[in-house]
Amino acid sequence: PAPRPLTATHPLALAPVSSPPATVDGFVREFLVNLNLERGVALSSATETDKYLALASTVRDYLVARWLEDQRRQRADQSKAVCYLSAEYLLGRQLDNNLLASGLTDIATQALAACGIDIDSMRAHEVEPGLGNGGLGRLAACFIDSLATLSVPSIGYGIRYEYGIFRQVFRDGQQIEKPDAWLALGSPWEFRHPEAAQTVSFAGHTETYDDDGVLRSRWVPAWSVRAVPYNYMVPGYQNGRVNTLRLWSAEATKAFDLRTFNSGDYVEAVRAQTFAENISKVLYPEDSTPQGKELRLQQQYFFVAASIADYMSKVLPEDFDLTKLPDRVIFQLNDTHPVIAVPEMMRVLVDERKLDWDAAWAITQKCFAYTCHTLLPEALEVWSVDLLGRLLPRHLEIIYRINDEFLLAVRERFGDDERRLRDMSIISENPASVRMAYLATVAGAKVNGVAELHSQLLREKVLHDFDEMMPEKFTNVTNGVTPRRFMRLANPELSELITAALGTGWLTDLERLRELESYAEDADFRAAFAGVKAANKRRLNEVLLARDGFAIADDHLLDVMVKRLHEYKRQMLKVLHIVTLYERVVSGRVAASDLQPRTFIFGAKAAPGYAMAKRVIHLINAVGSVVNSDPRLEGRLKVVFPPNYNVTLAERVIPAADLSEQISLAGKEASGTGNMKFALNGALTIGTDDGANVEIRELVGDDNFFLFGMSEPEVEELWARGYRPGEFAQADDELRRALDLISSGVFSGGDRSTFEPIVSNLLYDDRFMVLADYTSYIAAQERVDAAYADRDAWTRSAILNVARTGFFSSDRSIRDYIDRIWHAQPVR
Ligand code: GPV
Repeated sequence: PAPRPLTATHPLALAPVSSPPATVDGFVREFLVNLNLERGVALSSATETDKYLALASTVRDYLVARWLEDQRRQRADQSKAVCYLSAEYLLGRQLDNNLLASGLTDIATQALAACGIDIDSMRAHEVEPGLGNGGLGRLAACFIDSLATLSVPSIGYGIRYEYGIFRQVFRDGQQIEKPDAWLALGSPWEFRHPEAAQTVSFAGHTETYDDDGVLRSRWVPAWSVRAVPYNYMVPGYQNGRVNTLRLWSAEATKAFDLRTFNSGDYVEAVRAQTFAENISKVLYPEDSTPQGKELRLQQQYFFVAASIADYMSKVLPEDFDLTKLPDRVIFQLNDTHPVIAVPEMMRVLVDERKLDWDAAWAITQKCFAYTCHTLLPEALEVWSVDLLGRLLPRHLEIIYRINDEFLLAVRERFGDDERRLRDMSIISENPASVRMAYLATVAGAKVNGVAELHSQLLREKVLHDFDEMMPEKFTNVTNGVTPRRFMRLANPELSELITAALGTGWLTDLERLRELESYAEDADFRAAFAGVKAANKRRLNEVLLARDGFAIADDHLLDVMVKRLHEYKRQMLKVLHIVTLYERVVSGRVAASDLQPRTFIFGAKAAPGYAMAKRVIHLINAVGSVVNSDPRLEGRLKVVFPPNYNVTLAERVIPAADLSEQISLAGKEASGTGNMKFALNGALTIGTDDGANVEIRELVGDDNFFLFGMSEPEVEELWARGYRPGEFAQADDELRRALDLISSGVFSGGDRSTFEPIVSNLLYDDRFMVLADYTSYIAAQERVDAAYADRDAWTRSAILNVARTGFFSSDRSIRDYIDRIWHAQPVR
């Protein structure tokens, strides 16, 4: 008899999988099946890579059933979903997180041991997907974790870059960028879905046509590419929920191929394919300073158009009444990178779905919300009208119409106030360009900043006119970080100590850390806490020794500054501190034996085209090699700069830190999220009143935070008075000595020209007022040394930092987004 066809009503099609048994034996069996059937190898001959890939597949197998069920429900349910649109997701390694979320860590550990495999070697084998630059991309990764943990129906949409953030190596102390071939091992966490591909078009022209008596516009594009989705599972923390992260990869369209092949131009066809694939080839490595490059605009439109098409055709039910769209979905715009989604939605609604303009605009305005992550003018994206019109002619027309109607409303409200009209226009002149932040503000239902101070300054400065016109749009959601990755996984010993004190439950209810306050008064608890810190320093040394061949001394205060290299973040202030300590000793003014032993750790990548940032990296390495080898310091100061700071390294460095450096010029760091990770892991902060530092200090208290520097109003006042950095150098003898020492060439083998541009920039320009805050910074560092001398009191402060910063869980951020912006509800 002929075999029965597997139809949609077949029992297996209805209930496609069940999870393997959650037992050690069940895990072993599944692992071996994957090793044998997927990798085609026997355990005895399997390589590390084979074992890692089979292990990843095994963990995946346990999550798939829940995932399929959640996808089915998302289509069937009426509940509102969140589509998070982000050009970056800085995910970090997946294995450990997925084991933790699925509750399989112990079972997997034992199962692998039974196969003769140390699971730590599997953890170490994974290459992290670095599909982001820094804070913004890591925030997106924390948010999708919290969305899943809170059971919010949501999809993360982004780009599957073939090359993520570059791998940094140092040659002679200078940064060299190497390609990040993160896919080389294979990519066991993703599912490619060619059948769900979308076509994304570019360029060409627009035309109007008569559609049964209605005059309509349409876009006649010149070329298109295929957007192929790769789905990743995003498991909630031990709650059975599995959300989706859908990353798009660009491929050549079939039609394009065929046409060119038929014309006989084989070489041209292959070239066209490469051209298409270029779109998702590489992540732009600029953090907070976008370059207006055509490929970048292509990337942005590529992923946004694919995501909207995917949502409208695959996630929404057929025949959905589009006027109800705002009840079903909110698209959250992670900075301006995805803002081209606004005219794209209008194009889909007006040109394709044939809604009239006003109806479409009413829908669009309720379906988008915009998060701004900066105040720096150079970080606000603008696209030249010329480029945008060439690449997306229909979108430019739509933007013009949005702007025309918006300016009419401004005129209606404020009269012929030309200043206001010029300053609020989405299109700016000379050169004609589109201000994406303004477009997002006009279109979005809500606009949020990422910390209290930032949101306030956004309203007062960058978007002041908009705030006057529509104050109800503006709100704040202070950033947060996921405690699963940055406490439970990164700091297992602290997590155990907390669980021993508080019981379980705090990982998903981080305010419960408050209960640790009373333990800060308990000497045994303090000793245990200090023991955890010491153990974390040893854990850090394991990786430093393995990857870089050096280790840190365990009696040193560990002083850490890890973040992108940017002038506004002021790594130079930290360098001046180190040089000052060094100069005090070599000039004989301070005995080495009087120094508090300290190790300074830096981690920072510079954008490849950012010359000043790269020079600072060179200087840090140069200062390090002199300081580290000068016997006059008696080993009391060490500067270490492990290359290629990434999420994986952050997970080791942060739990080991004693002191967290958050020293940006007040008013420049929108929030910071590293600052939260350090506090939650029991480091004390030395910081300015900037970004979320303000909220950290309010929560932990002045006694447990080293504040220094000008406040934001003081910065403004100094600018207005006229800032002359040279005067600050004149006024502080030690500052002058430190600058002179750098100029003298002692850190550059006698060559005075190497670091001269840094020193003259500080003396004659100093946009970020390093010299103005130097004296206050050095004084604060002296308070740090004094405080660290009483180690037990320090530990008490560290415990209070942990106890009082539960607010910074990204679960709380997501709840704020739900309450203030999305009005979506967790399901179940
Ligand atoms: I705009 N941020 C970033 O990482 N990249 C960017 O291009 C821009 C902002 C950062 C901010 O600098 C941080 O202060 C903030 O904590 C982070 O975004 C997340 O909001």
